[in-house]
Order: sequence, then structure tokens, then C-alpha cells
Amino acid sequence: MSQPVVLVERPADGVGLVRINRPEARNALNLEVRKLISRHLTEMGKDDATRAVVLTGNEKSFAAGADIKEMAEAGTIEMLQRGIHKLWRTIAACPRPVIAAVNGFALGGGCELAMTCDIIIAGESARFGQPEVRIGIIPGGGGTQRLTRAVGKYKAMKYILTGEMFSAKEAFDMGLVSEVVPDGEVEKRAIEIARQIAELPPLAVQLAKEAVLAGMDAPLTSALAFEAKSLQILFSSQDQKEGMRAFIEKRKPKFSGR
Ligand code: CO8
Repeated sequence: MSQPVVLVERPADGVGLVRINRPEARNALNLEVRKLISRHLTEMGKDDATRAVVLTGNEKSFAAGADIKEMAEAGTIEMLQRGIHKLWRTIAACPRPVIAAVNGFALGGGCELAMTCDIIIAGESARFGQPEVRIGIIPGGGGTQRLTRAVGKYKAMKYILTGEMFSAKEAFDMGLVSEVVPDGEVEKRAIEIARQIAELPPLAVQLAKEAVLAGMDAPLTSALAFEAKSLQILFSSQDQKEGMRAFIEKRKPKFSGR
């Protein structure tokens, strides 16, 4: 029997790993893959034992974009009814930090998928790009907005309007990637960061993620107000008391997630 197109693994305590597994199609995102990623991230977001998630592909490809063969002959209404954008929103809405571990190609919807994550770890040979214009469409999973916000108008325009690929180093230099590591170490490094996060108080982690994301869409005054309220809320948590007392008592904190 063939393997599922998305695999779930538990590489470390508190860490969930979601792996896109369509090597024969360079991990192109067909509807089944999108539904499964969305389902697994939704489940992990509700699971107290999962504190951080790694999303990855294989050594050749993170994801080579939307499945072109699946959409080549589709019409407008069919594209609407597929509900792809709704699936995408559940990924962005995952309350746990999601780390993209990118080896190989992250193109089109694959680049957008990585940009939907919170941290991007890329292998030295990873290739990013928004090549949609070359096949008669535009980025539709957030590329025109997230790439522009990450790297600025002029660099984003260059890549979106030409469809040219760019390297992991270029992505890092532009601020699109959090870290570049040797190809063989991408997953290990992403899991290490996820483990680090998994040991931290989960409410603080969740509110920190929310504050950053909500703030990106809001005017500065509203964003700062949201941040202040989020901070104040954390003073009702046991983990805030434990974290601060442990610091004062010079011992390791024991976080309960409450
Ligand atoms: N869709 C479907 N099949 C693909 C895709 C894809 N995106 N990418 C690769 N494949 C398939 C190939 O057709 C090929 O299949 P077969 O063996 O049956 O011929 C197999 O994967 C291997 O591909 P290649 O032989 O081309 O492998 P290479 O290593 O030579 O090249 C590349 C790899 C550079 C990744 C190349 O395959 C490529 O350019 N792929 C297409 C990249 C692309 O244009 N991506 C953008 C797609 S459009 C998009 O993502 C827009 C999203 C909008 C909707 C979002 C809604 C939320």
C-alpha cells in the first residue's frame, strides 16, 4: 500500500512534525495534501501535549507549489468551491508556533506555505520563488502580501513579476528566512528550536505569537494596546508566578501550562 501524502511524527517531547510526502510530484500541494496539513495542524493546535510544530517536506522539495495538474482545467466556480483559502486560514490560525524546515524547492504555494509559518529554517541549497506569473496566474495563498511585508516592495515586485527563484542566502539576507543551515541539518535544527519552545510556558508562547501576528495587521497604537493587554492577562497565569519566583529563588522553573 502506498504511504499517505502527509505524515505525522513525534520527533521529541512536546513537538509534532507534519511531513508532506509526495516526492514523485516534488511535494506539489494538491487538495488532499492541503486538507491533511490543515487537519493535522488543527488537531495539534488543540492538543496540550503539542507545544510546537515542525512542517517539512523531503530533501528535494519542501513544496513545489499548488498542484498544477489538478487546477489546469478548473474554472472560477470550481476554484471557489474547493475552499483552498479556508484551509490555508486554519494553518495560519494554529495557536502553536509552526516552524518550516525547508530543503529544496519552496515555490509558489510552497513558498506561501513556508511564509504562513512563524519561523523558517532553510538548507543552504533551498530555492524559493513565486513563479505563478510564468503559468498565467498570480500568487494566491498570500504571496503578494506576505512576501512584500517580509522583504519590502521592490524585492517582492522583482520576484513576483519575473517569477525568478532565489537562494536561501538571498532569502536570509532579505529577511524571509530565520536561519540558513547545512542541508543535512535543517530538520534537526527546526526540531531543536521547537523543543526549546516546547519547554517554555505555553500561554506566554501563544500570546507572544498572537501579539506579533495581530500587530502586523493593525496600526501601531492598536497593536501596542493589544500587546499590553496580552501581557496583563499573563499575570493571571500560574506560569508567570512560577517563572518569576524561580528566577528570584535561583532554580529551574516547572511550568504547568496554567
Ligand atoms: N504541480 C504538479 N506537478 C508538479 C509540480 C506542481 N507544482 N511541480 C513538479 N511537479 C511534477 C512534475 O510534473 C513531474 O511529474 P512527472 O514526473 O509526472 O512529469 C515531477 O513533479 C518532477 O518534476 P520535474 O521533472 O519538473 O523536476 P525538476 O527537479 O526538474 O524541477 C521544479 C523541479 C523546479 C520544482 C519544477 O518541477 C517546477 O518548476 N515545478 C512547478 C513550480 C511552479 O510553477 N509552482 C507554482 C505552482 S502555482 C501555485 O503554487 C499558485 C498557488 C495558487 C493557489 C493558492 C490558493 C491558496
